[in-house]
Amino acid sequence: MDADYLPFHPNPSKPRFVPPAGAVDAHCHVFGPADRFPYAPSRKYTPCDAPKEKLFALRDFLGFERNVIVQATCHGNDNRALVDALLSAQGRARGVASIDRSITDEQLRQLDLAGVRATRFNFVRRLVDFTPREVLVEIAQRVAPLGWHVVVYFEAQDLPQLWDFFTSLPTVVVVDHMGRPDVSKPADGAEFDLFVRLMSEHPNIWSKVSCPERLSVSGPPTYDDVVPFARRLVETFPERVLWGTDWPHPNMKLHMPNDGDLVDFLPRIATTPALQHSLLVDNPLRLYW
Ligand code: 0GY
Repeated sequence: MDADYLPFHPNPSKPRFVPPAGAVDAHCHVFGPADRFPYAPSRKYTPCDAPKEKLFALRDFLGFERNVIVQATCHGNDNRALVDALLSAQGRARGVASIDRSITDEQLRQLDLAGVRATRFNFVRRLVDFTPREVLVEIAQRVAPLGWHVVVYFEAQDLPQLWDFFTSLPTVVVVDHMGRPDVSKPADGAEFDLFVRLMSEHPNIWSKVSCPERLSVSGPPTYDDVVPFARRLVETFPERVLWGTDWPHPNMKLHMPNDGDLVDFLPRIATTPALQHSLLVDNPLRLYW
């Protein structure tokens, strides 16, 4: 583990908000354990182990029924820890894998059988090296026939230059963490308007309204400054939003969130039972199950 890497919260509080039956934590990770599933040589950070047993215990404690487990960059394109967790979850988890162009059709089929339903393209420079666009297009074309989608992770200032690429993808495109807006700017200002326009003009684009702990300047436990951004997306696109804890919260340098606080953020961004049901149950089930 890196010297400045914060381990996940050892003892989250029980949330006051009770998720609806069937709720899905649609963005979380498993890391290692490294002696069984070593981290990638190309990784930009070394996390603390966050094995599947801990994830499943947290799922139950917080009141969720299912997980969507996202391959994180510290495991590179080696999806073994992800697949192992999916197979252990007995239908209660789906996966987002990282793959490269050398993957065979048989390997893709095995990932699909294990429960993978998407691949992830990461554009955050501190996390990955650059991959040429034509390679990503080729990968998207390979996964489209399986009914998979593409998850993209980028920062708001890069949206203008990524716009044409995202809007040319042949699948559903799910954006991680609202495209990482700068929440010191207004939620109805030019930067976030651009993201809302992306979703308005392209009905195949979805967003995760997750990670207040990464985006907030005002900070824990209530992350007030992120509320208007997430709420705007939930209310404008109630059928194309997803939410996840992001456990075990890699690369949080200043504070480690209490996962109970993150669940208590939910009724402030999805303010009616109908919006909560779409966000936590209907949307993830439609996309992943
Ligand atoms: C997240 C965010 C981060 C890391 C990764 O794949 C990753 O390593 O996504 C981050 O550092 O912002 O969603 O887990």
